[in-house]
Amino acid sequence: MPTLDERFESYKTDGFTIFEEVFDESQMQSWREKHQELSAANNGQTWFGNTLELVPKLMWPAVTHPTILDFVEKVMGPFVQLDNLTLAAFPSIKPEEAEGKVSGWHRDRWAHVPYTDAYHRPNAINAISYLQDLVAAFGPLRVIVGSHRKPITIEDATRAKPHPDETLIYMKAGDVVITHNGLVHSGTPNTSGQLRYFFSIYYNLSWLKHTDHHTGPHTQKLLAAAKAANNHQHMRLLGVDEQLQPRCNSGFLRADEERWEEWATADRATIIEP
Ligand SMILES: O=C(O)CCC(=O)C(=O)O
Repeated sequence: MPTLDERFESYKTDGFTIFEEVFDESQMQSWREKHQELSAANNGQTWFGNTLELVPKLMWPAVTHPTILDFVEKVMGPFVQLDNLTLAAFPSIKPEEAEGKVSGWHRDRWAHVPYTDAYHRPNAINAISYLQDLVAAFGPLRVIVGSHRKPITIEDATRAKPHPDETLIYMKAGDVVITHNGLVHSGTPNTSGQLRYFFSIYYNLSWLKHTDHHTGPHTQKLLAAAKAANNHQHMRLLGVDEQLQPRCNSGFLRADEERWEEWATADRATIIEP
C-alpha cells in the first residue's frame, strides 16, 4: 500500500490515483436501490445531481469519507467544499453502436488547458466510483496520463474516438479514482445490457461557487450539526469556510503544503466530540 505522500507524488505526475475497496457492497446496493427509486419517480431520469439533499443519510458518509477527504485536503489544502454530488446510470447501447467510440474526451469543471508542464493545485477534483466492476462490457474509464500538465487539445471530430495516448482503467466496484480536474478523460459506452452506475463526489476550492445548491433543509441540518461540533472541515464541505480570509491572505512565504498540514491539524484539534 503506498503512503499518502507516495500517492500524492504519483498524482502530481499522472493526474489521478486509485483507492481500492473504499465503498462496500451494502453501501453500493443502497445507492443502486435509491437510484432505481428516484428514476421510477422521475419518468426514467438517469442522472441526479444534488443527491446530498435528496438522500442525506445515504450520501453524507461518502462525502465525508476520511480516506477520500484526507487525500483531497492534501492535494487542495483545507479549502475543500462539495461542488456537486452525482448519482447516475448510463443505459446500455447495442455493441454495433458503440464500436470504435468513447463517451467523450474532456477536462472537468473549473479546469483550464495547461500552458506549462508545471504541477498546479487543481481547482477541483473528482472522486469517482462505479457501482459494478468496470469489465469491458460496462465500459472502462479512459485517461490520458499526465494530461493535467500538457496543453493537449482535441478537435470536435475526434472527441468520441479512442486516443492514441489513452490508458484504459478497469476499476472494481467500490474503488475510487481521484482525478485532477485538468486530466483529460472519457468514459466508454456501456454495452452490458444492464445499467452502468456512476457515482461522483466532486469537490472544489472553498472560494469558488458550488454547483449543488446546499440550501435545502437536509443539507442545512448537516451544516448545523457541523457548526455545533465546531467541525470546520464539514462546514467547508457545505459552503461555509470561516477561516478563509486569514488563510487565503497568509503572506505565502512558507511552503503551501506545510501550511495546509498545520491548518488541517488545527481544524481537527478544535472539533467538539459528542
Ligand atoms: O463515464 C465515465 O466513466 C467517466 C465520466 C466522466 O467523464 C466524468 O465524470 O467527468
